[in-house]
Amino acid sequence: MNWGVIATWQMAHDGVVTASEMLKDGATAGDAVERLIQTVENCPDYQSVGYGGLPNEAGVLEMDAAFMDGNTFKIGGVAGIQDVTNPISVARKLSDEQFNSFRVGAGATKYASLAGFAKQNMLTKKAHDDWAERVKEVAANNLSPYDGHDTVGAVTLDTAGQMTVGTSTSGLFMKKPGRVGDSPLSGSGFYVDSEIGGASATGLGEDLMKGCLSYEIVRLMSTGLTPQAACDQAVYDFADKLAQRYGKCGAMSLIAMNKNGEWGVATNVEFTFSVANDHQGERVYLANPGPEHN
Ligand code: SD4
Repeated sequence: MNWGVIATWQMAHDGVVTASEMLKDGATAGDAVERLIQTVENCPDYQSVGYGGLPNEAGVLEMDAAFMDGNTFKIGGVAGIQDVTNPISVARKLSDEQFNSFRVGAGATKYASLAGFAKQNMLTKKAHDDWAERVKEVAANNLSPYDGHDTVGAVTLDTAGQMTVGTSTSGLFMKKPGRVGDSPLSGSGFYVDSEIGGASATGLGEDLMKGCLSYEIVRLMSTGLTPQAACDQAVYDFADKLAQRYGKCGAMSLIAMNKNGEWGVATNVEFTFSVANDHQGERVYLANPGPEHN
């Protein structure tokens, strides 16, 4: 049976290698996606996910994450969670709940602690110092405080044909307290159906939410489109529509994999991603913006 994994950004490469080994050995898609995302969350060098992530405007690190099982459609999500090592694992645990499976802010943090997840200050000295520097720059130069930020999103396919998707992010650097992006939201930041495929997003959450692009890609794959054709159609059509009707369009990069392990990517900014499947091996690629969006 086929297996496969695709994830946003080069930072996911080590996690993709680990997930590939696990999938080859018969691990479930859920275990592989959780481990992949934990690998990114645990690395202090990535300033956009988990430990070492950059804080919000008030200097507080608020994290968003989600987990979805493509067989059962179980979804768990957290938004604005603080002081927990692996938001993806909290999201996965929440996916077992029929009710209250998407928790925000203090409720999410409290759930994690009651469920036995270790409490950890996730704000590193470096992230704090970068924040303090940015606050000064913004005030001195009257800049827009927001900065590009990279979310890890991953789709996995296991040898039993099950697919899952997971996301994790500290959101936009200098976001307002309580701001939530697309990453923990079903349909926007992620979606998966094991009978079709899965997709995940990174970019400007406020704009990604307007198009529910992860769901749209899965829907297009269900009509017979390849993952690449589905990504192209969903992302570039919506980017055009948004530019026409809203007047602008932020960064949007989407990845997808179908139930056969075939994959696709579309982006309107320069973007890297990591992918592996049983016939192509594992690689990191650079994707350039689609032709009309340079
Ligand atoms: C958000 N989509 O919070 C995330 C940030 C991101 O590349 O992925 N930036 O809006």
